[in-house]
Amino acid sequence: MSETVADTLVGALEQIGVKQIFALIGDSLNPLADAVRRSEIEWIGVRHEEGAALAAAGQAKLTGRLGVCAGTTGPGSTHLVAGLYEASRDHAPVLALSGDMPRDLHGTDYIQTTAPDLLFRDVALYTETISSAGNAPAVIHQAIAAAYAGRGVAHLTLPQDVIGAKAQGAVPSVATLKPRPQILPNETDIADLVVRIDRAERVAVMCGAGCHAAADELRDLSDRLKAPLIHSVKGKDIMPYDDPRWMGGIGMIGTKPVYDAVMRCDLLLMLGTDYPYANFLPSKPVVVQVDERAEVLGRRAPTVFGVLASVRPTLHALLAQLPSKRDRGFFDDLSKARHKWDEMLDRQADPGRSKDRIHPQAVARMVGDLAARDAVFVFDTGLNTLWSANWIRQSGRQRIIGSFNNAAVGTALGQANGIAAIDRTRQVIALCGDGGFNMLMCEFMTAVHHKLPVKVVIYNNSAFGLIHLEAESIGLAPFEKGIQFPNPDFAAFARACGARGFRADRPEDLRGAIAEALACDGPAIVDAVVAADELPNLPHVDLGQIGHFAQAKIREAVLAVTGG
Ligand SMILES: Cc1ncc(C[n+]2csc(CCOP(=O)(O)OP(=O)(O)O)c2C)c(N)n1
Repeated sequence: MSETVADTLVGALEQIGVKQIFALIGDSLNPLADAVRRSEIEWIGVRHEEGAALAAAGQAKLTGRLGVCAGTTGPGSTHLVAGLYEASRDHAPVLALSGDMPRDLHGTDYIQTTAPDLLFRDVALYTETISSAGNAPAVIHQAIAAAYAGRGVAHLTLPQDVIGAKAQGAVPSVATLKPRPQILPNETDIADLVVRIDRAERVAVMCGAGCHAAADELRDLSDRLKAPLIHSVKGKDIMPYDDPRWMGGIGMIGTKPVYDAVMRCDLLLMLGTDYPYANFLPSKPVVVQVDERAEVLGRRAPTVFGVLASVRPTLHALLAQLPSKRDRGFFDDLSKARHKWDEMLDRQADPGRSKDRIHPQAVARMVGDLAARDAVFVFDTGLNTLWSANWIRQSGRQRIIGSFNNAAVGTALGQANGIAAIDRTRQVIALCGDGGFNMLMCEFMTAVHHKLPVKVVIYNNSAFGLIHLEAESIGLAPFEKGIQFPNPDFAAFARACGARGFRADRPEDLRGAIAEALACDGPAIVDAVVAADELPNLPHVDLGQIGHFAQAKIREAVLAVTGG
């Protein structure tokens, strides 16, 4: 059989090191699937196309390398779109392939018609139809180049007749298709930075995702300046929880002592972070920012100086020149306050805190402490994000992935599947709310089918917990129909899928359920039934909201008494 355009595409993906394609097969994707079948690439058939996009995004977020997903004509493509926002919002390179009907049916309102280039326009940096065998090599090259260059989604539409047609040449210049290199700082910027830092008395260093692989330099910087290191949630995994310099997060995923320190410092060095919540950042002009993305410099807080460069080479250059500071007062104050905060977190996470109820903090703490030291945690969105992110004590080698920019519910399991496929021997744990798990629970079957040993921990509160809290904070009466829901028995569901399932209803069940799930081979679910009325710590609470919250609590009590 002669080579098809699909072979051209698959050949290029093989050459750049793509190991899997996550997809749901169908009509126009058949030639693609056939080419994959004959290649070294693994076809991972999902149960819902959103799961394919999430898996590709999870891989790309963890590795910075191209993730690939595919959905077929019309509805197969529309399902793909939602999951692709994970890659676009978190700046991860993904190639999305969507099938399309043969070209001679275009414009005839044929079954499953969509306008794919319009459909993917918002989520993709580049979207194009492979319109002929002749233009395929150049367009495939351009798409992959765009995904790497812009660190986002590139999309190709594959009309059925074109993708199955005889190939006309291979993709050119494959050697150029690779992740962006680091950007070096220029000398004048470093000199300026050195002066500013030297002049400041209380320096705090805020670390975001751009600080990955710079842990050693951050330690040196902190020691040299006696400066506390704080982090956004995307930077949490960079250093071990118990490193004395790693003081904690900011905002709702963070601590009051860190918030206070940020407000007290006279220089906040923001490194590789585009932390969006301006109300947790200083309003006085004390920010100096380093980032390799020009567009993020200065956009969240009053910034007096910006350096367009990657964090690691900037720290190297800085450390070659930066004088030491002697005064440890600022660091020590925060350190003391941090220990007190930690004691509070420990008390809240104590599984023996209540006899008959499991507190969600205990679930997060237990999972974090029992996980493999190099595990990957994938957080879902909701109250559960706060439990996972505030109570897991990361090892420094563990990684944390989430939907931190897209903030989408139902995204953890799909991303976990993609990450597990990279290395089936590495422990991958998806931590989900019950609402989030319900959304895409079919993807658990993808894990079983493709032997992806993902462990799912469900904080089961029979509610969209965060929405309940949101409604209360604006003074709304509880809307049970909208917020609460019944759940299936998730442990029984796991077993029905051919996997292991564990349920913890009572505090004494928790440790065993989590330990057994983590130790078993293959995918597993822990259904942890947690207290639904647990409140997160609010490091920086708006007093007005406390008022609303109190009103809502009173209204709830009245309704309970009157049976309303
Ligand atoms: C796809 C999507 N739909 C809706 C929302 C709005 N939303 C934010 S948090 C949340 C509740 C999530 O509930 P659950 O998964 O049970 O987690 P919990 O808050 O109870 O921990 C919802 C519906 C969203 N962010 N994403």
